[in-house]
Amino acid sequence: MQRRRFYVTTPIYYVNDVPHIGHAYTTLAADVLARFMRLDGREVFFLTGTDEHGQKVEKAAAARGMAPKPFTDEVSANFRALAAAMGFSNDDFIRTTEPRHYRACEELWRRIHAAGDLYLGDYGGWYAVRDEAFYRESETVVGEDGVRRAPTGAPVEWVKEPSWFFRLSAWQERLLAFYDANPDFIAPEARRNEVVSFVRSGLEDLSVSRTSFSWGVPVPDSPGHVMYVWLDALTNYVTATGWPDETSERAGFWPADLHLVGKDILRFHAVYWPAFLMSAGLAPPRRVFAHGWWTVEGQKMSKSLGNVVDPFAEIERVGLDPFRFFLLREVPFGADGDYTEEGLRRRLNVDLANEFGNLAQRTLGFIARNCGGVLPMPGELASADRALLEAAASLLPRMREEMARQAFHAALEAAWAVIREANAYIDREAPWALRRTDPGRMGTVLWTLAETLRRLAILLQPVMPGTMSRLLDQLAVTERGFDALERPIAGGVALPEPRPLFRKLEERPGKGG
Ligand code: ME8
Repeated sequence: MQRRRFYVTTPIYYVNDVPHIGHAYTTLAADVLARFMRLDGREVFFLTGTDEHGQKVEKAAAARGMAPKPFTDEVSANFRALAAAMGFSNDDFIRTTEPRHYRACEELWRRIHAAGDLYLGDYGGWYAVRDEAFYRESETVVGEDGVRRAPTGAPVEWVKEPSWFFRLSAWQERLLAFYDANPDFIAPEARRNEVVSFVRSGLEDLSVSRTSFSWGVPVPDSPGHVMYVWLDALTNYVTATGWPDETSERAGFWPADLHLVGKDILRFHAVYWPAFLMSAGLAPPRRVFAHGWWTVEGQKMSKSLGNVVDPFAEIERVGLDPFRFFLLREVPFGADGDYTEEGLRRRLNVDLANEFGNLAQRTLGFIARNCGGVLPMPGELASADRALLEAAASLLPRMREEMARQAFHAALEAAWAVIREANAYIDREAPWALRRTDPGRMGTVLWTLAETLRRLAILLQPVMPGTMSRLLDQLAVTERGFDALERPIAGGVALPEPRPLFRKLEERPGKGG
């Protein structure tokens, strides 16, 4: 039987920037979903990569005194290095400068052209290189410094050049009908409403080629024109499925199940992209989720403020899995979040060390000290045992639901409710007292705790793969897919020497608080 497929993507990042926590965040969310779906038996394709064309990258290369291609070769590697450091399990890493991508862009262009949605004209208007986006004059504001800016704060410049246009205006009604027929296409809900009202307010045709520079995919049969970088970039999602080769191994992955993006680029994904695809006769993706924005200690992250959080340094400082956990637990996915030292310390020291770490340590340490390191066989289960085991068993369906709506924080909160219940259970059942009064009952309590830990560890692998693998080692559990949840842990098995799972985060030297 064909396993159900799951295709998840991240934005492809501009190579002009060094990777920061914002980039790590989106790809982490995709990684967790990809891992979750694989453990749940799905056939997964998880894609990330780099966006290497356009004026912004061309300028960044020039500023380094380099030609664009060697520049992008060099900086694209930073994003690969981030993926390795973050433990991302992406199945492919696409670069828009690859030949496979040129082929897909050219074919998409030809199909849109054949559909009658392209015409040649002259563009005159405002362009923000930083956003690689066109703005209406009415959207821009001239600041006190005399600089005209887009609503994003990016300076705009006047562009006048021959250009190909995409008949976006003709797609307004079809897009609205599409949103209507697919209520889950854009999430969260508030963002969906914003997109729908933007489209309702009227769409203008979109300039989709540039002639004043050359760092892009050449427009077929139209010398001097390179494709607008967003048309080029969005196409990466179909390129990676092998398109237009219908016989490619990955052809069956289109349409993508989920494009994960930041809220800054939702419009490109939820308006332009489905219009381009439908024009070319391709299915739109199934869903686009726009998450919120990270600030740092209440401030916008910026190079000039010098407060950009370097994920490599954070991994080094707090550990990879705690860092992954923090990013997804701290903020409801979809909302804006603030990266604070206090928040980090609370999540690491309370949620991880005190709650989860202690549960494991109390259980496994007790078995090591009092049971000769052998997990006891359970006796008959009492109702308290069954209640805890049922709470742990209800986690899989619950987490499936939360993952299906990308509510990572809620999936984790559900797991923590079980962790807290298990800590309360151990306090109530007091195995240290049972050791003398009722060793049989003590064994059942310890087995119940070990089985609860096993379930938690299996289910939390997507978020903390390394640490959960160590916990499963300590439980001597080898079967780790979600299908193994059904088969309880074996009693009578020798367990390895337990080791602490998490360490506390000390206060930063020189920082008060
Ligand atoms: O927009 N908080 O690339 P980009 C949360 N190349 N997420 C953040 C963030 C922050 N402070 N800063 C960045 C582009 N991100 C295009 C995409 S896709 C076909 C082309 C994340 O390098 C977030 O996912 O500017 C945002 O959408 C993305 O980085 C923008 O990355």
